[in-house]
Amino acid sequence: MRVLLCACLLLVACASDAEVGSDVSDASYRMQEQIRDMYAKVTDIWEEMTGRRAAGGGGPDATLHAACQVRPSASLDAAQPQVTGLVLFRQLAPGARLEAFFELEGFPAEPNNASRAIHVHQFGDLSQGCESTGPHYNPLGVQHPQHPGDFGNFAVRAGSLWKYRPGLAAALSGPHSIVGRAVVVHAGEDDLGRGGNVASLENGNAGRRLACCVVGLCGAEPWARQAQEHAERKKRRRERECKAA
Ligand SMILES: [Cu+2]
Ligand SMILES: [Zn+2]
Repeated sequence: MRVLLCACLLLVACASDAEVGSDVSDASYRMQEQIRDMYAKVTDIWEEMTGRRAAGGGGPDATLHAACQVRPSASLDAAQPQVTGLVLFRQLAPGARLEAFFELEGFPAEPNNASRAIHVHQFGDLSQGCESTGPHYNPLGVQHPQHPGDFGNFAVRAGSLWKYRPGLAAALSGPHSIVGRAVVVHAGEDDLGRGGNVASLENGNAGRRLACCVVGLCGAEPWARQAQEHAERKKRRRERECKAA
């Protein structure tokens, strides 16, 4: 594109030089008109390209954040665990892998370390509780657990779950963005497609939908707060381990 722009500028300059000291014929006048038109078109394209890049194509301001406030499914009866919490997402640039913080509580405090599945489901529709969020978000028509929002299993300790996960395949922008779709927390473990039945390749047989939320874009502050808390918790854990050793 730069080469084309330079070539046009050169042509305009040559045409202007040729004009000096001679009569301008109709033919050369038309040619100059065409060159001016071409120059204007190339400039428009160039400005559109550079403008689009400056508006969000990978610069330092391209980072996207999203938040999802998890609430118990409205279709659950009161006897079921009431899971609440927050899921935060960060994507440093379009096309980059997603990072997420998961902080949830309200699971039954089982003595053994249970695992719970978390996925992105197709619709951000909570009108019938988490049941109206549809199947797993599957823009490429592939099998579970290859869906972009198949976040896998999360260990629950003393009824709560707290985890940072990098390298996730989902996106906050582009044609396969998860913004406006739902994060669903399940009552069971994801069999990761190894269950040997049809449901396993659709949803991992992860069981009942306990809680869910709709992903929405947000500012950088919630992520910064969570990252700081994460660092402090890790430090406290290290100190506890050192004392115990
Ligand atoms: Cu699910
Ligand atoms: Zn899936």
